[in-house]
Amino acid sequence: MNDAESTPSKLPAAVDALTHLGRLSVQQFMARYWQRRPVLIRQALPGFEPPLAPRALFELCASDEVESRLIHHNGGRWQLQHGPFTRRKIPPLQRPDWTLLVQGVDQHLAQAARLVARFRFVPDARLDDLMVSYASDGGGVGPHLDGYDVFLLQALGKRRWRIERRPDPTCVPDSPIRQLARFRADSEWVLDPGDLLYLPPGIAHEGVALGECMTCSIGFRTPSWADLAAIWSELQAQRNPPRWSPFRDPGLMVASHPARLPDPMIEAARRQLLAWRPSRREVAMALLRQLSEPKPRVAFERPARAAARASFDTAIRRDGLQADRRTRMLYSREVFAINGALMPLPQASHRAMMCSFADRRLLIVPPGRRMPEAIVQPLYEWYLAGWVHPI
Ligand SMILES: [Mn+2]
Repeated sequence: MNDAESTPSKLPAAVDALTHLGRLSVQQFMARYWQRRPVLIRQALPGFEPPLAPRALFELCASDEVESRLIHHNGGRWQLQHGPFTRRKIPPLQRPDWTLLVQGVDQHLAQAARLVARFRFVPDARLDDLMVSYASDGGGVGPHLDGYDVFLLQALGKRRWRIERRPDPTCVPDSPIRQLARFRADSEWVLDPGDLLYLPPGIAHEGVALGECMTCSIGFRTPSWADLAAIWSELQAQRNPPRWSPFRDPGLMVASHPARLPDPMIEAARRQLLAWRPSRREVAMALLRQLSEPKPRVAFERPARAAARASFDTAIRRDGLQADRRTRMLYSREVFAINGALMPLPQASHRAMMCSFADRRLLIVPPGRRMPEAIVQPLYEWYLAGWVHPI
């Protein structure tokens, strides 16, 4: 959005995931804390620098492609506004008790995408996005609960976090934001830039800015079973030829209660649903589609002057290809997924190439290696869609 970020909307190189959070190895972190208990890690990312300045955050939330919220409080009264916000809609920085929350910053700024990539010691299927919050002195969103894991990384200034491990989930009635009615903290810390607080789901927390403050929230997600069931049945419906035979009812009895749903129809439907027991591969495909779907506001930029297929081939053979920072790629044993599109990979050599592309987000063709048409053609289509870029 600013000058440095204008054209290349991509990661310049594969970013290495963190091996340690402070002195804790990521293996120790996952075994002891992930989904289990909160932990505060002082100076978790050595040499950490904020991925953007407050000014860049204010510029970002002026765009209607960016999801943002502004929250003020005044005594016990809380106010919520939704973005976009022009610079004039943002309160003076000296005024206390407000905060600006900007969602999906990693989709808009390469620097922010690089920060999230450092947390890829957690699988991409679980990573959600980077929310950045700016707050004036006293600003915050009040005590609340989230359904997801989060890393709260202090970026600028100080924030006091208070948490309650076994909260009463009752919410304040008629509040514009979800807040807990009876929050009684059992721990409290003041975080400095580079400090990190990890919270598993269900831990009540409240963060209050001590002076000007900016915090990065690296958020996670879990598959929604309801969405998964919908995607799975959609995949069933798309199968060609269909996997079921049409409903038939020879011997149907004369209806004495015409409005009554016939019992044999219920039985037939039940048998059909039970016969649909999903295979492992079908479940994997539904999950891949669900979890590789881009976030709702994501818009990819198609190349302004697209290269012809032949020069695209030469370019990727010479320099390789990288994923757009908004592109989501996942794979399972035999299926590759990119931004909700599924691509079966029956051949081991193709599979190895595409899996390495998804893991590194970078596709480098070894010299002398032939790129199979079954891969180049979809790569070219993804290039035209703005999902991948020649380096
Ligand atoms: Mn929260």
